[in-house]
Amino acid sequence: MKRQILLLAAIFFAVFVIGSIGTPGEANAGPVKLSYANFPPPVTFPCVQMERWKDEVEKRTNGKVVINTFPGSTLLGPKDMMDGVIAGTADIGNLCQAYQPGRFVLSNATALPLGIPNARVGSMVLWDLYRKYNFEPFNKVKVLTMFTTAPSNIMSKVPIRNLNDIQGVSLRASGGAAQILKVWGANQIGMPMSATPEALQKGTVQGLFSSLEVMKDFKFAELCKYVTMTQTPIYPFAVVMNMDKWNSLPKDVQKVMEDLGTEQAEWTGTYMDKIALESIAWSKANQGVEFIEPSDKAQWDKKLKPIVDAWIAKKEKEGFPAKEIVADIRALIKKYAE
Ligand code: 3IO
Repeated sequence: MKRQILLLAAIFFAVFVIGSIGTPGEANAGPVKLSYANFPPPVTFPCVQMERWKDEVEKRTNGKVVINTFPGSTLLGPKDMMDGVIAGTADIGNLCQAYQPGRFVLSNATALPLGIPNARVGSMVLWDLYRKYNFEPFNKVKVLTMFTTAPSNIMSKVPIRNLNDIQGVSLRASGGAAQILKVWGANQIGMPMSATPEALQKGTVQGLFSSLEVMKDFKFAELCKYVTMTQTPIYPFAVVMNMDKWNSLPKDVQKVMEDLGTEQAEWTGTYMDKIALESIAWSKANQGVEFIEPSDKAQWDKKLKPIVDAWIAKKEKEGFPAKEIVADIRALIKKYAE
């Protein structure tokens, strides 16, 4: 028995250790190594989808590719993800497009209050839209996939039961969600999700406006005992790769990644919808969180009405095909919501 174990150990040593040293000067020795940067902590959905993508790529390329993941802004932070990938600081990066709405103008149209019902539909809509338009801000990178969060709701330390209650309350949001908070009368404060735990702890903000899985994943339910249900808008994300690195990959590896694009968008949307529901149940049962339907819902909706048309008018004036994009988003929502 002991001898068999020693023999096995010797074989493993020969195969993995000696095999990985390789011959000096030999080309193509060992797998292609890729770094993948992400900004929030490992338990959150952007990192869960990152690990899923890593596992699938490693499996489908039969060990030809090894991906090292860097969650929690250990390699690149939320706002330098795009430029860091372009510069090659990381080979791959996951970014929230809502953190730079002036940069990713047209893809952020998905964060208008257009009634995207869930993250699966949102993700398919955003990914289709990207493949149709190949938005210019992504021209310097290879886009691997895109997806969205579930629709946003207000999580707060104080109860917000009507429009009166939200006036002047400091709430954190970014991009399209930030614009919505403003028209409802909140004191909107912009910062990435990864900065929000500290802001809530310190009392810089009284709550946030985002998808509800964060109540559980960031333990926000321990501080925010109230959720006001608004069910709009989503936050759009993108996963991008350094273009030179992409071009250096073997064709069969590129194909594996190309084939994963749509699947990853749908997987992430479906996963997000599931954990958002789980988080609601957990917040109610374990944290005593109260879920509120605004008593004056029609008034909230009325305030949203001008946002889309105002955005179209402003962006058309700046030379963007904003009207066409919004029409496409509406049609794609219809297509995928069925
Ligand atoms: C988000 C970002 C990082 C980790 C979990 C998250 N859930 C929802 C978001 C959306 C977002 O980027 C934000 O800032 O609300």
